[in-house]
Amino acid sequence: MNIQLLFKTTTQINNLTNTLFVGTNMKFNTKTIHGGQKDIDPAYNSVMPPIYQTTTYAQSTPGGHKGFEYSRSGNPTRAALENSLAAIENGKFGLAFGSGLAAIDAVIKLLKPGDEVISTNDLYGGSYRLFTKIFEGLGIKFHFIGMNNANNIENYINKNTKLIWVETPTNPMINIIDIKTCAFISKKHNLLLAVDNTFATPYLQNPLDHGADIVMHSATKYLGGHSDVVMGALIVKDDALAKKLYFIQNASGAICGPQDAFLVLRGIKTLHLRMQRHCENGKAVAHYLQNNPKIENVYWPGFENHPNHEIAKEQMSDYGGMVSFTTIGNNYNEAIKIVENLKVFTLAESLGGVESLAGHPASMTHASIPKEEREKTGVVDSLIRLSVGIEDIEDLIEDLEQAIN
Ligand code: P1T
Repeated sequence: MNIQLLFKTTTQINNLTNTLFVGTNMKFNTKTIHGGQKDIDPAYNSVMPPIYQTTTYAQSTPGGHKGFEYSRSGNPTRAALENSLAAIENGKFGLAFGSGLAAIDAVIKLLKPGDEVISTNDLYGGSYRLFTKIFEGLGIKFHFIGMNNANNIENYINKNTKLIWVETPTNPMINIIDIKTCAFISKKHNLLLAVDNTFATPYLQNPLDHGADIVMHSATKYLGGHSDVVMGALIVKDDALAKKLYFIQNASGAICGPQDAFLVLRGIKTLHLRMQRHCENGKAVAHYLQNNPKIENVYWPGFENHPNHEIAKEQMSDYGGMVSFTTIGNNYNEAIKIVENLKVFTLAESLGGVESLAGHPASMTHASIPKEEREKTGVVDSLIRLSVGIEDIEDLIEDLEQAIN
């Protein structure tokens, strides 16, 4: 192996050893602020890590440096964020990427042509596009299946299967997948289990604690929390797996910049406060919609009649801020009118910021999934997805009321 890459891994592990004492025994709210952090600014004791806006680091002799040599391989601001990510997900190693899709791309690059992946059939349209339009062309086969009963996964396992890809809650149908059952199956068949934890965040669930091997985030969403950064993250516990992913991160180079690392690190410090309010407002919005006679279905895992409510209750500490719904009659134009009429909710792609957003998955986030495929999972023409923000709930309900009625 290339010496620089070996060194890179050693550096990461050394950094980690220095920081692991900060975070291991903390409770979650303390971890969001201090987890994985140490005094990284010996120069001035700044409380927040400086933004090390540098590509390279002076060496006294070849290899004579202070742990960082080139910012694709490692950057102190990014390392501070990566250690925070590891701490809040109860992992050992965090890796930050230029986007959520770049993080997923790194996971699939663990595979080789002929390998097979079993993925949930209800997932972010961009993940589906990456799998089918990029990696299927490179010889990796994907099975998109319903995972409401996670035991269904076993029906698709063969000698080529290497990875199970799970999103829970799913985007946009807010289905819940039983991570423990997935982990049981993946271990039984010696597979990797990766969980996209974007919708739940580590505030609500820690997939590694349930037996997952890899946690993935679109940090663009709740981790950043302010709709001002595009970023992705991976968190793992296993040293050998971390080494492979660090190799891919460095070799493929889809890293994030230090400014963005700083912003997400700052966002994480209020994750617990924001999530608490997202959950409260999400619950109120879900109940309002459920009682509105113009609404047909409301998808929110806190309802007792949600198909996997019991699993949500067990693996999540609350139900999150994402709510999807359909109108009676499943009329495309009516759904478009509703999202156009909203005033406090902004009609936009993305989710997880402090502000409330509304989206029309069939024509926006999930347009890359063929109509027959998306309708099988419930992404029908009248489906509207809400990312319920942290504004005053009365204003959000009033806005929905005027737009729907
Ligand atoms: O946009 P990016 O940071 O590359 O993350 C991709 C991604 C991955 N996983 C999930 C569950 C996601 O929701 C996303 C991005 N989603 C949107 C942009 C959206 O509006 O749904």
